[in-house]
Amino acid sequence: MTSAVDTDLQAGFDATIAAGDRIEPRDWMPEGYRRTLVRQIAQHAHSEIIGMQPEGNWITRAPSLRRKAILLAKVQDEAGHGLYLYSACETLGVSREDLTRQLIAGAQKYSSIFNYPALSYADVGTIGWLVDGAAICNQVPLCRTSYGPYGRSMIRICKEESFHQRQGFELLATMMRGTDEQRAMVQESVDRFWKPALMMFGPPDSQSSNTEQSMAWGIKRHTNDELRERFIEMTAPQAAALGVTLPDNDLDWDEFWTVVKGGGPCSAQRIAHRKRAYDDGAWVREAAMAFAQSEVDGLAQRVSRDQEADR
Ligand code: BYC
Repeated sequence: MTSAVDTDLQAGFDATIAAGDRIEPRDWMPEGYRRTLVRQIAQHAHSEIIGMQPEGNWITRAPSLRRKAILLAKVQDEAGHGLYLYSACETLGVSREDLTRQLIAGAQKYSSIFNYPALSYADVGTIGWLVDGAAICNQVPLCRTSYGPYGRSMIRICKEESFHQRQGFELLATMMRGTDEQRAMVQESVDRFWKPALMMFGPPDSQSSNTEQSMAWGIKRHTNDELRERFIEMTAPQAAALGVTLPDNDLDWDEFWTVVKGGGPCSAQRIAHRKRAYDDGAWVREAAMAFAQSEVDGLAQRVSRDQEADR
């Protein structure tokens, strides 16, 4: 039975959403709203962290010191984005440790795009241009999402993503001014990444189980198909400026669902790598905890000494 207090809380929540205001961590929220946010923010955080792998793979083989410095900074930024998002998720009562364990166990998802390999240095440019480009298109409206900590983390992330997109475009533009072989590398890379990038926006609206409720709660501001269309329109003139041809937009949704369910070309490798990094980092977490505990113990001793002295 719903009590009068529950009804008041629900009415307060509904009024905040209807007014376009933010819900903050200490506000009451329906359990479904909290669960949906944890699901989406955790997936987003995991995507940033797993997304370090395809590009990180090229750091040791960057063609120049300048390109290496740019790539290192970008991959490091993605780690930072993951951490902002895990922190946003922690305000909903789930720890980063718990979320990481769920990712490794296959109980939570990450973006389908990172299950595809980066096969050439042109892919570093294409990922910046198309993958970060799609991410920006999806994430700019999320700056106005109804949950405060998520929206605020998105503002900072979007600023950095637009920098990433421009570096990808600049890399590809440089290659397009190079040799025929370099131009062919760019086109081949765009041919491989175009459809997976369009799939980042999620399934077509007719197959999207969460969109309607997420839009009613102000978590999502547009449907998957609306954002996908916006991205295609935004990218077409950029492709013309670069001198590359975009493939057609016929997407194979069976392939999408296979990838989402863990059957992508690099799915097993990505999770195995993340698990290895997590296991290898155990000693760092233990050392940090031991240090934090010794600080707390030291503080407690000082407080009790001061209290003794005051007596
Ligand atoms: N990949 O009802 P739907 C980055 C799942 S990283 C995998 O439409 P929703 C970057 C979906 O979770 C970019 N799974 O879902 C990093 C749901 O399954 P569950 C990451 C997908 O949540 C490094 C089911 O399919 N960005 O920027 O309403 C280098 C039905 O879908 C995908 C974000 O995460 C997918 N593509 O809408 C470079 C943005 N699509 O959970 C760049 C935040 C759908 O019910 N997330 N699924 O079992 C969102 O905006 C939304 O979650 C989505 C999906 C639009 C992705």
